[in-house]
Amino acid sequence: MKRAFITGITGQDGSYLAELLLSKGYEVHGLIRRASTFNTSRIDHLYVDPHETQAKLFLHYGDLSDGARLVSLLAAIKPDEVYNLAAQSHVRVSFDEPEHTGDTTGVGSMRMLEAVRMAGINTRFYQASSSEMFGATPPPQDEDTPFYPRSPYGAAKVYSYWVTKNYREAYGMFAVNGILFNHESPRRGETFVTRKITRAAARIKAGLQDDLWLGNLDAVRDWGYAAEYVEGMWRMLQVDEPDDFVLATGVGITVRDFLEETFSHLGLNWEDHVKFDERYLRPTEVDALIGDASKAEAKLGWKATVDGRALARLMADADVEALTHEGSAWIDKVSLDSWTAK
Ligand code: NDP
Ligand code: GDR
Repeated sequence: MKRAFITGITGQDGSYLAELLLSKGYEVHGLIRRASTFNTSRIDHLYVDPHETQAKLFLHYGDLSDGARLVSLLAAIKPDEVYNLAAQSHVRVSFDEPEHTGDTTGVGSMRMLEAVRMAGINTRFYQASSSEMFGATPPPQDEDTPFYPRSPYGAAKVYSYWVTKNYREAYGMFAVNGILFNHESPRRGETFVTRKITRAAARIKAGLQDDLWLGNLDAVRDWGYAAEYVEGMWRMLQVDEPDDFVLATGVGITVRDFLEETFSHLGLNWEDHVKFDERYLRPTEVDALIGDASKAEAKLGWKATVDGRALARLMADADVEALTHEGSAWIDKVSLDSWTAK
């Protein structure tokens, strides 16, 4: 049985990747941060009490800022594959918290690589690199496109990209960069623009809110479906030689297009509800990202099938559906503590 270690397992991608690897028969270990509230809602459905013999998912407290903990965890778990997905992943927030973003999204990756090296384990390493590294370089972008990051987040990811490549060259480590363009899903964090839009549209349709405050509607993004992208991550670690790959749909649409598709799908007119708030602008914006994933198609046999407009409809439907379950989700959450005899 293969063993994988995932940082960022509580995030959107981590949850889909854990699901995929469990379905392939892996034993999956995930790094989670201690929080004062539960932060495992995306993976709760995968969790089995570790005392049960069928348990294949194990969670460990830790943080990318704590290098010693990463070394001891990796030395104990000895995974065959490591997926480094943890990061402060919000571009706008990286302007508010540049130092923290540099420490986790940038230096955190180096701590992971160094932990693999110090633990002396033979493992394959995946680094979650990003199309944000291309920043101001115009589309289409592929593996040979020069980087020009436009945020502390983008700059931190460029550092992580190069340090991953360096550990590959310096120590012969099987370390790869997956340069992923935006990918979304019903599990997308609520402050990223796609989910913000689909969640608000569902609530507007249900009469729960009237307005949606947004920033720049002109940005072009190549939005794909996260559930498909984690398959690409896994494939990158199954090839004979370590290499870097772009994953993208090749189709770019604007934020305005995504809005239009979502609202019209739910029988609404976005112009009746959307308002502008300059707080959502970035000091420097990335105007257009459209990826060319032909290398992944040729060498990994990977191709996206869901583009931005299809995604808007899929996510809008999921958010409409989620509203009908809010009550039971709440009950599930409180049941553990409230209804256990003390
Ligand atoms: P999310 O923001 O949904 O998840 C981020 C994860 O990182 C969460 O599990 C979070 O934990 C964890 N995390 C954050 N800081 C730390 C830390 N200091 N130590 C340990 N864990 C930490 O991101 P996505 O799932 O969308 O993205 C996964 C990765 O891929 C990220 O690195 C992101 O930058 C990158 N990426 C994402 C793209 C996308 O479109 N989704 C595109 C390209 C790259 P917690 O739940 O406790 O907050
Ligand atoms: P991005 O995603 O910055 O591309 O990073 P986000 O959804 O935050 O923004 C996309 C575009 O929408 C514009 N926008 C808004 N964005 C947000 N979040 N909120 C708003 O109200 C709003 N209004 C307009 C933004 O200006 C931007 O142009 C994502 C993250 O997942 C990164 O971790 C990942 O590396 C990249 O995708 C690829």
